[in-house]
Amino acid sequence: MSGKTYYITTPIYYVNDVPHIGHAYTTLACDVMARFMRLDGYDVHFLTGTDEHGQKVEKAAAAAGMAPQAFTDKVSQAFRDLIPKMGYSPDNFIRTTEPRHYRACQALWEKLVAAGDLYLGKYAGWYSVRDETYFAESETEVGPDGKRRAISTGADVEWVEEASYFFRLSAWQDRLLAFYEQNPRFIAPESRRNEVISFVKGGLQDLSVSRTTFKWGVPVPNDPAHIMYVWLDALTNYITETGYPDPSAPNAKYWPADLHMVGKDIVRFHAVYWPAFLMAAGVAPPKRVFAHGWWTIEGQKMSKSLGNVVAPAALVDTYGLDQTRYFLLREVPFGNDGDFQRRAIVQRMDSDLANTYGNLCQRVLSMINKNCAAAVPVAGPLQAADSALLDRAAALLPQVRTLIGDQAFNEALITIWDVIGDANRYVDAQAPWALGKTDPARRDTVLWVLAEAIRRITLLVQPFMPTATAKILDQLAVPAQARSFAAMDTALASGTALPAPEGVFPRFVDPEAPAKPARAA
Ligand code: ME8
Repeated sequence: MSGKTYYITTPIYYVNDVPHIGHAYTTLACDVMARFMRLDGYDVHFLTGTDEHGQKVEKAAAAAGMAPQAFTDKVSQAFRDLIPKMGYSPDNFIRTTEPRHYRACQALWEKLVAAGDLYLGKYAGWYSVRDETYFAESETEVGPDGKRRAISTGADVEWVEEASYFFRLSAWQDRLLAFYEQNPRFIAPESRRNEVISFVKGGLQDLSVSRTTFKWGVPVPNDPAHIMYVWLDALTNYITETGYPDPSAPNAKYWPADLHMVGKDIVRFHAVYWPAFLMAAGVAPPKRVFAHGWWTIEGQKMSKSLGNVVAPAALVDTYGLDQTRYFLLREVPFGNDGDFQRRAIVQRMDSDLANTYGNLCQRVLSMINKNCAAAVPVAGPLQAADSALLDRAAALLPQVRTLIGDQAFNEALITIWDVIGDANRYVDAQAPWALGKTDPARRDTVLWVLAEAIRRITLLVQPFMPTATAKILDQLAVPAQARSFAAMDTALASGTALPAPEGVFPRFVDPEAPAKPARAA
């Protein structure tokens, strides 16, 4: 393993409810990053987990008639069950109720006290339990139901008045702005970066970081009447995992994190509060925060009351694992909002997967099976069209590496599919089935070129569709140790025996569609 580390995190999800497609999306994006970086030779650490404290979770537990710990054990399991279902490959799953996390939170707190960045005061203001966020009065309005709510999120707010520790966030404005300036890649996409910078330029208030009116959280050291604000607790999970405060912990080498992946709703916590807490405690801030957009469902906001919440497991059951993964990252430019439509997923399954990529693999592999004694064909001298296709396939790795580095997942897929399109056009133009009669050696060369292009393409598709690509690479007899990008230039060896080909991307068959009427005679 090389010394290059890559630490990537998902948000830790609240256990007030079971996972939906939005949660699955964030973790999927991280999974693709993690798999790509592993294949590219990095020592990757990929962390996900659950955020188990706070008033929102406490209330959800009470509503379920359960003790908070028993409730969080149950709901947290639903997030762990999603890991095999969605094909995620995390290195660890963290829970904020673990003792190691209490230690890290309390150590961070003590550092903030020692730095003079915490003071005791009194909070009087609005609080949204759903968002676990404080709001200034100007950020709220009275809704049609007469209740006060947060303008940005629509969540009800309640008046809170209690003793509280404050973090001197107001003192960090200039240092945060300087940090953004010196680290132009810290917040992405650009629109979010601009949003954060203008928020910070607008002036920062000190932040209430402890609560005294409920109990479900990490106690403040030396003042256990206070429990830590759930966001200070939650953000700390990222360094709990690296063994904080122990600099010689085995995972310490992973800090600072290379990427915190988050939804656009929580960018402020990650890009403003978190680097301020860390800098105040003398810990390096993370390198990058990417805030992706939100999914709506068939044009509507996803909500329990509308009954349109999409469960990721149901998608996998209906459309398939690789198909679901492909669709979510192909359909929408990463960073933008997207609308989930069943029609669109079926369309992508049929056109991009079955008809384009699947068809390429299927026809090439079955021609090889039939005509080349089920072995990698022998390549003769290459013609210009052969080299053109191989060159385009070889150019993909650096192109895709750059796009993945920018989290431009859909562009990466478009770039790869352009070459799949070229390969399909090359099959049509070369017509290897016809060459069989006139020039079998040339036919074999054409089939070798195609198999080699499929190998390069498939190596790159692995992070997105791990199951289907493993089958395709098996059909090309690519050994397990030759599937990383270090082996990108190790061409298929002529004469290697190949197993019988089978299709990996079926067209979508709607189980509810009426049977087709028999054709009239
Ligand atoms: O915010 N579309 O947890 P959470 C896309 N515990 N993504 C969505 C989405 C949608 N419709 N809905 C949710 C929390 N998400 C905190 C995080 S981190 C230290 C603490 C995704 O359970 C998106 O990534 O409310 C969002 O940021 C996350 O789920 C919020 O999950």
